[in-house]
Amino acid sequence: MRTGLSEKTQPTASAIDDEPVQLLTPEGVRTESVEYDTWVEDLTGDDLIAIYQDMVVVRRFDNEATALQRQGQLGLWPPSLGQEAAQIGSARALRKDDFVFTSYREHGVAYVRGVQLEDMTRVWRGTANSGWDPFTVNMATPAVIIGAQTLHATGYAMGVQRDGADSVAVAYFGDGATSQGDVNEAMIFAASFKAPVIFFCQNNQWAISEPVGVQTVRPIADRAPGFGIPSIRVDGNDVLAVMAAMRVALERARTGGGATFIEAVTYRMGPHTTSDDPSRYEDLGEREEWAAKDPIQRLERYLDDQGILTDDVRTAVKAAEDDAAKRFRAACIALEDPEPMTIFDNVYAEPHSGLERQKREYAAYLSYIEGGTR
Ligand SMILES: Cc1ncc(C[n+]2csc(CCOP(=O)(O)OP(=O)(O)O)c2C)c(N)n1
Ligand SMILES: [Mg+2]
Repeated sequence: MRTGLSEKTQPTASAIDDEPVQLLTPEGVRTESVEYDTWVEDLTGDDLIAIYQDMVVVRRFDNEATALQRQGQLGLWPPSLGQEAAQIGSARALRKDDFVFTSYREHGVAYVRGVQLEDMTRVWRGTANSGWDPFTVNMATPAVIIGAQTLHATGYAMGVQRDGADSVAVAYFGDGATSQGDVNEAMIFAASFKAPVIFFCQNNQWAISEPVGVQTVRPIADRAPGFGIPSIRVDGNDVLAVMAAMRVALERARTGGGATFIEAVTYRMGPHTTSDDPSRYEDLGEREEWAAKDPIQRLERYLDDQGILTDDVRTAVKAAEDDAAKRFRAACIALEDPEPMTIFDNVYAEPHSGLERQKREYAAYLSYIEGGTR
């Protein structure tokens, strides 16, 4: 019994509209939005097919990667299953000269940026410390330290600003990351310096086994305005809405309006990584509810309804996904084990006594196991 508390009604906190922006319902019906329709009105049937194909291809090679891990060919894989619309819709809105900083699950973003499938596999197979040259695709390699990349993106954006360019930095991170100090510090800098950066949060409802409810009691998008950053809460399984939101944010950043925070509300339809067993903590009913909001299925329904998804298109998309899966598998299996001692290369630019000691110890260990005797 709570006694001694005032009976007066507490004022509710002022908040953004909780209802995410949506342009396509889960049934694939196009809804009207006075604010956002104009941001995607230029998309042609061919554009929509290309977006659809990207989503299908990414889902396919992502599933292939999970299979490769189960077969012992990859050490680990963090699936992006279910998050294709959030990733493809946002990445396809970018220009080549924008720069992207992601965490580890953004295979769809990497694909759209032009990262080669082979380069996506090497870190997860454990054959290299890093997958690709960030400057060929304007995308940094994945950051596993939760939230750290939001600082990198903000710093990069402040550099762009000083160069007088109109390119934009984008930080991708998860719902769990929003509880990290780094993300909050990044937002303070971004707001104070009006940096051309976009904070793109994929709220997939989970941070490993922690549900989003323990990260925040308000919608995540509601936090950013407290830092002075406008935010948009968007249906992350609606590729059109995501693209529209991203275009709004890009335009603001390019024209001196500073940062935007986008919360893409989606769902992680697989385990956190292949090392995780979500059946220990996840409510299967909830997963089923989200399966009905699948991002690929809803676009497919819309395209079908529009008469765009012809048999020829279906055949071409199927061929593209089969090809991607085949190439992904072949590229992964073809990666050779590196010489063990190369693990020490590129750690420091200059000699380092601590590293030299570790190198000597590891060399001794290798000769011990190779010799088979002590
Ligand atoms: C600084 C830091 N703390 C903890 C971890 C361990 N960790 C790895 S993934 C993860 C959950 C992240 O959840 P979220 O930000 O929602 O991203 P998601 O995995 O759902 O894409 C945690 C806590 C880490 N990698 N880095
Ligand atoms: Mg998450």
